[in-house]
Amino acid sequence: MSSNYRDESHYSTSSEEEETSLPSSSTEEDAQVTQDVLSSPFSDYLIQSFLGEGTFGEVVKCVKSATQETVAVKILNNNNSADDVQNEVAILRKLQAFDSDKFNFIRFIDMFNIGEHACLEFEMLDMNLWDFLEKTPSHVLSVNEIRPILHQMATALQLLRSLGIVHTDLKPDNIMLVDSVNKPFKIKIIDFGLARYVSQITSGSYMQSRHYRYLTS
Ligand code: PIT
Repeated sequence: MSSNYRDESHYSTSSEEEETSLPSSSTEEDAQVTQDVLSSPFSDYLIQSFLGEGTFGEVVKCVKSATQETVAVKILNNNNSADDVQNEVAILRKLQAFDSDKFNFIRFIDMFNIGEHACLEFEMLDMNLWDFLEKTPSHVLSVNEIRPILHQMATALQLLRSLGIVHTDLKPDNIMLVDSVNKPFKIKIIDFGLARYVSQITSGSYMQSRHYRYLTS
């Protein structure tokens, strides 16, 4: 997986630098075993696999050398304006003051920069609700499964409301199961990339992803 990730990536990681200096005959094979690393001033992050991508950039699963913890790192691409990154980080930092397990949102750990890419480090979660439904033979959830999910979402939204934050992009892809095997239907809300303070929202702002807007209008 990490070699796929490297093939498509435009980020300068340590192993990419090594690769360029390898003799060409052995480059292919060596590239398979060389591990990609994101280096922050405080730790190396050894990339294990690719988790997902969007217009924002991509998310990779890493082992953080400093703690041996497995974390998810969202690497933002250059399409994000500095304002958007600052806005997301400001909201994530605000949420850091609250218990993410109690209020059901992803735990933001830290941020660092790799060149011009902002990297946001989060706790590792299992899979999003969309992928979970795809994996479920019936492709549906029962009311007994939906109820605890909605209860947890209501708790998260109540906190966001009390802080004057609107997520604006709630959809099955942004609701993650924490551990589908050991903690069935324990969920957390992710992706505050489009979240806004109520005070930032002006009349006419788009408040929902286009896909869901067309479905419901
Ligand atoms: C994954 C797996 C995982 C975490 C994430 C994605 C996190 C995504 C995310 C993105 C954001 C944000 C918070 C969390 O504000 O363990 O596939 O923009």
